[in-house]
Amino acid sequence: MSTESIICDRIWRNARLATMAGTDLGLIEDGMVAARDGRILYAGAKAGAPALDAPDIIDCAGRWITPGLIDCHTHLVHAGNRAHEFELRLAGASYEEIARAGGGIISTVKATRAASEAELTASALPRLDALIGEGATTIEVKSGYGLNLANEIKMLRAARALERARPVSVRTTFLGAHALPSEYADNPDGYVELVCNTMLPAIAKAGLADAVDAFCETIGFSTAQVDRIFTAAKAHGLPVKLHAEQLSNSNSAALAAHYGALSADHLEYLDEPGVTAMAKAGTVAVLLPGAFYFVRETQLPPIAGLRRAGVPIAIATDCNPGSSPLTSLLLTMNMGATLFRLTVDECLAGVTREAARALGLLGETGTLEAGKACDLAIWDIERPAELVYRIGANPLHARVWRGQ
Ligand code: DI6
Ligand code: FE
Repeated sequence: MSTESIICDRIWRNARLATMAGTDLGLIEDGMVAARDGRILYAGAKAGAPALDAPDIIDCAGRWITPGLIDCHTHLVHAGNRAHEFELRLAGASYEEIARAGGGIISTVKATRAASEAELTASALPRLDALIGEGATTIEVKSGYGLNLANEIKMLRAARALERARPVSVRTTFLGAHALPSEYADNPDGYVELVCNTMLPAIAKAGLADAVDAFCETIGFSTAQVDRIFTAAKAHGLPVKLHAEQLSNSNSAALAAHYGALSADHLEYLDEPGVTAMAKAGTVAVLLPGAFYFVRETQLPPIAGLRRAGVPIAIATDCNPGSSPLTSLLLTMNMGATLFRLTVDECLAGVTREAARALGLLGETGTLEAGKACDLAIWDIERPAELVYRIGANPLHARVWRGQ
């Protein structure tokens, strides 16, 4: 080791980089990444690099390095599954018939309430491992199948435990207003009050949530109810995000933007004023092609309008047992391109830079830039488009989380 060199922990050399810094892929031929103390010390062209040395130098043999992938919208923690419901639907049963027969979201609530925290963590691990196996280094996990204080806390604690079980960053979101529990069937405002005045304060105090979300929909919660929840979230210093305009338009994306929401998600029925409001607020549009595919939706989100207005676009799995049993960000990218006609650049940015933005983590991860966490995915591919183009292939060569 030369004494003039900056000594770091590890160097990946002879790599091609898609740094995702700026507004495009940030392509660099003959690039290198250097890590020290889990952070990126240098990412860029070998030619422009300072003198660097490390006890561990890895030759990438021309492989591609991208930022570690980020899944910015999941319901990864839940008990049971709804495969039987899927069979019934294939046999012609309607959503209402299934719900009346005890199926639907409430069946997942029942199973989740019956499971212990350790069981919830254990059952989420195979789903987490599938995401990690494709290069994910940061994952958002929502509550929302507990629907009372003890069970929502149990879900959030199970989500936080995932971070201790695997080398991955987990962000938790309190989604108490996901569905109306049967105990409150006749008193929806009473449930919203419970969310605002009991659940949210306790969860904020325990430091169990990084953000607050709600399902704003005719079959979910009204904009007036979401307004109350967001006011409470802000009072506790928590950023908000929203399941908005998924099945109908209710001006809920504009409401989210009004609260400076990190993201508004789904957005199939988003209208032009909603797009404008999101653009002004810098709220990220999180599109969920897996849910669009699985429920066989035909209404496309207004991609052209989002692009024109300059709204940042992220994509995510929405991994959940009812509308998107999906645990692949590579397939999510393929669906984003095939179903929504997103470009390769948009798909890749959607699971890196823009997904980080949707979690309020852009200063920390999502691009290959000095100072950020050294979260990398190293791929056996010839060009970045291969990550979007293939269906069911996994060209991940190695994954690095916090420099390891
Ligand atoms: N929108 C969805 O698509 C899921 N939740 C939501 O707010 C459905 C969740 C489920 O059916 O279990
Ligand atoms: Fe969701």
